[in-house]
Amino acid sequence: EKIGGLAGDDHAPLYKQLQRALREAIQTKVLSPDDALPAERDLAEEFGISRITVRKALDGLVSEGLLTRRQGAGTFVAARVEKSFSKLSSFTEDMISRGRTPRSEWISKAEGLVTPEESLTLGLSPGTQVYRFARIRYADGAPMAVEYSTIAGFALSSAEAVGVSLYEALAATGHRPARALQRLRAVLFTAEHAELLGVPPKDAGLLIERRGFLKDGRAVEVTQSYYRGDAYDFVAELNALS
Ligand code: 16G
Repeated sequence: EKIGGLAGDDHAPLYKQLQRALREAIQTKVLSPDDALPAERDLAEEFGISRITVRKALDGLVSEGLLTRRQGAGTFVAARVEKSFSKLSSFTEDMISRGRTPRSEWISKAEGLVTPEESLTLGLSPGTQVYRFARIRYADGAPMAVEYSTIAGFALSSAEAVGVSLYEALAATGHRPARALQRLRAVLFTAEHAELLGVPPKDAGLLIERRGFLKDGRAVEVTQSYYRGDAYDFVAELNALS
């Protein structure tokens, strides 16, 4: 199979059109994790565009984490999940954009009242109703993460409204976070987490805590995600201090 061509009637810049064709090829598994991309000059020739344009398109996908460059070997479809540390995406979106199929296994789904600790992190008044979710996240059947979320009660119609994607359920009521604060810490998996994730006990993991807010500043989410250390790379573009 081949990577789709560029649409002749499309007004998007050429590098964006090439990015779209490559994204589609990854999502539809025409290109799989670890596959090498054709050389830049071959892509340029195949799509009838300049090498500079090809390079610009690939640079963008590398910084998004979809592609990875290996010194002297070329550009490959990223095999580990390279996740942007500065993009407010959901697990489901992260997987679908990489051609993987997301699934959630529920450990628990509950409704309750905010704890003193949650009321501080979420800025909710005591007595507020919240939803708590614990789940294992899978990609193509492989466990990737364990996540514990507390969601402000006003943001969901019911606990049952959450299917595979929490952010989809939040978007449905207009409460998907618009901004988030994240912190990342290295952890050794407990025996329990190691078992849920199918890794050896004391394996290295990444604990990411995300606090998500609406445009108006109200907090909707606090989630602790335990990501497999052997499956994720976090990437971010940095700018020099000016
Ligand atoms: C990601 C988020 C998590 C969010 C979840 C929603 C990080 C570190 N964490 O895992 O905060 O709750 O996505 O995913 O990115 P979903 O919409 O697929 O349930």
